[in-house]
Formats: sequence, structure tokens, C-alpha cells
Amino acid sequence: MKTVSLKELKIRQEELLSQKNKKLECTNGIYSRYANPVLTAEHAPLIWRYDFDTNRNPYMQERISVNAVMNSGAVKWKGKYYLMVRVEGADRKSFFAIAGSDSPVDNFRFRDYPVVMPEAGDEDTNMYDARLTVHEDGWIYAVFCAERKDPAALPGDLSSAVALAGIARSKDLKTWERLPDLKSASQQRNVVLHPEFIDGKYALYTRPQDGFIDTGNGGGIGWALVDDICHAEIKEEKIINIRQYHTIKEVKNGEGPHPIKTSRGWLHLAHGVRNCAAGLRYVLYLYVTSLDDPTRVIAEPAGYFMAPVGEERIGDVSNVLFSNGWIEEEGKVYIYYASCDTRMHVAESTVDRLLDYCFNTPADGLRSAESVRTIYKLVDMNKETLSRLG
Ligand code: M1P
Repeated sequence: MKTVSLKELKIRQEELLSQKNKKLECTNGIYSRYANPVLTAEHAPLIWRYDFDTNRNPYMQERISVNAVMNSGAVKWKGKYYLMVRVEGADRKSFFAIAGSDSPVDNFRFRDYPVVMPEAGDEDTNMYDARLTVHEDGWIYAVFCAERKDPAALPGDLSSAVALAGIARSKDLKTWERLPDLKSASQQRNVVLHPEFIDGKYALYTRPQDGFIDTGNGGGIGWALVDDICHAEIKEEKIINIRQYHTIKEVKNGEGPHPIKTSRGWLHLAHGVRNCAAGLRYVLYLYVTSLDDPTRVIAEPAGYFMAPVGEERIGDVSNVLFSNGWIEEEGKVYIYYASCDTRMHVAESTVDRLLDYCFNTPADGLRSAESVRTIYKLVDMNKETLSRLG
């Protein structure tokens, strides 16, 4: 068996890392996908994975394997694009690592070391899905899922877990100060910090859930105001984006990255989950809330905005698109999304296009007859347009 030398591994990885991405044709008028994933397990630094000393590692074996890179927070910081990536090892443990690029769509490179995330008292078993918020208080926050074994699990139950929101902050994306976990009556995942103070308080998008997987009575994406982010506690929680029967978010939903402030409202990206014979299906959807009252939904198109296509369908957890990072700059929007809990992609759009989509796509009528009615309306309008144009 031939051993691939470190030199050859480096050449191959450099080719991957310096590959230019290609914007694909926009066929729906809403967004364009890019052809190549922006990050895969193969992008993980060789220095994390191989012992470079040929005496200790004569076969140049991979000593520590990376299984997947996915669900990444995103921020443009000091002129560079950064992803706070959920890296999952072959040992199933997730951790964070920062990858940066001068381009929003390619050439992301991980730093030499993963993030050392301090702990908040209780040891975290797993941590993942960081949402980054540059808050008006001057800190960059990462809010993420901190997962631990359920202390109430019955003997022999090695799967029950508890999900809480971990909160950390940084001034440089290098050193992180861990704050106490969010106190909540229920389990929480997909908690996101709003970038502005609301009535002088920190505002959080939440996702109350009865169990670790099942949201149970958790009605959807919630909203809570918090006096002190250093001792964050949900005292009152209001559901602002509800789950509904026979929609793409019937089983659960969750806020993606923090919303983008636009002239017409706060533009939100979220994921919706439904069940089917093949298991859970995760798609992305958009909605808009009012600038005057960020808890009031003012537009929500029916159905999904993005769903897995082609190779995106294949991976560790099939039929999943998940996004917790996007970057808006000068009206352009880069949407970073993971497919099947395996790799990271990017799609591009504009604030104008996304708002046009949100305000002009019919809302979900919740019944087949209503879906037909919206088609009739469009056909009638088109017939009128065609006759007017001759
Ligand atoms: O496997 C799909 C996703 O499942 C969970 O999503 P949710 O929080 O909506 O339950 C998370 O574990 C997420 O990381 C994962 O991508």
C-alpha cells in the first residue's frame, strides 16, 4: 500500500483551498447558489489531523479525523469574512473553529487552532450551532447550543440529553469570555441575540422545547427580553413565529442568524422541519417583522425558500438544510448554509430581492383549496397582462 506523503497531502489541500468558486445561474429570481461548498471536512487543517513527524508517523496516518463541518455563524469583521464553524470530529464531538477569507464565497481557511471555548460551570458534552451577533454594546456574541447528558435519564438510557443556550463574547474573535448559560424553564436550542437593545434590554430569539429532540408544547420561535446578558434569564417568552399543521415547520422551527435590519422591517432566515417516511426534512424559510415592534410578523411567504437539491441531499443526516449565518454588505446578502450536517455552502442574493420575495409571495393559506386560489389569481393577472400587451 502506498503512503501519501505529507508533501503530497499539502499540495492537494492547497489546490482545494485556493479553488475559485462559481456563481450558478439564478433560476428563480431570488438567489444564486455557488457551485462548490465553501468548507468541507477536507478543508480542516492538516496540522490538526496528522502527526507530521515521519518517525512517529511512518505511514502518515490521519491521527485525528474530522467528520463534518457545518452550521456556521458568520460575520464580516475588519474587512474579512469569518465563519464560526461547527466542526464535528470522527468521535462525534462538535467544537468551534474560525475560518476566514478575503472573499465571501471561496478560499476560507481555518486558523491553526480551534476555538478554546471556556465552560460555564457544568461541563459541556457537546457544543454547536453558534450564532454571531455584533451587538450595539460593542461585543461580538456567540450564542450556541450547550448539550449535556440528562441527569434525570433512567439507568441504561444513554441518549437523553439537555440542550441549553451557551453565551460567550469576544472583542477579537480569538479569545472568548463565557457567560452563564441562559436560564430557562424549558430546554432551548437555536437561541439568537438580536443586535440592538429593545427598551434598553437584550433581546433573544428562543426555541423552547419540551425535550431534546421534540419541541412538544414549544409553539415555535420565541422572543424574550433580558436585563443582564451576564446573568441571562427568560422570565417571559412570547412565541412570535408559530409552528402550524401541514406546513414546512409543522414539527419544529428555529431562528437562523440574527435578522437583517432593512427599510421595510427585520428580515429573518429560519429553518422549518416536517416529518415524512424518510425522516425529518429541514428547509429554510424567510419572514419579516416590524421595525416598530420586532415581535410582529408582517410578511411570511408560504413554504420554503431553500431546500436541499442534488448533492446537498446526501450526507450524514439526509434531507437537511440548516443556516445560522449570513452576511449583508451594501445590499448584497451571502447566505451560508450547511447541507445534511456535512458541509458548508454559500448562496447570494440582495436585500431587495429577498424583500420582494417576502412581500409578494402569497402567504400559506394552510389548505389545498387556498393554494389553488393563489394560482388562479396569478393566472388571471397574467391573462390580463398578456391581453394588455397584445
Ligand atoms: O440534524 C439536523 C439539525 O438538527 C437539530 O436542529 P433543531 O435544533 O431544529 O432540532 C440541530 O442538532 C442541528 O444542529 C442539526 O443540524
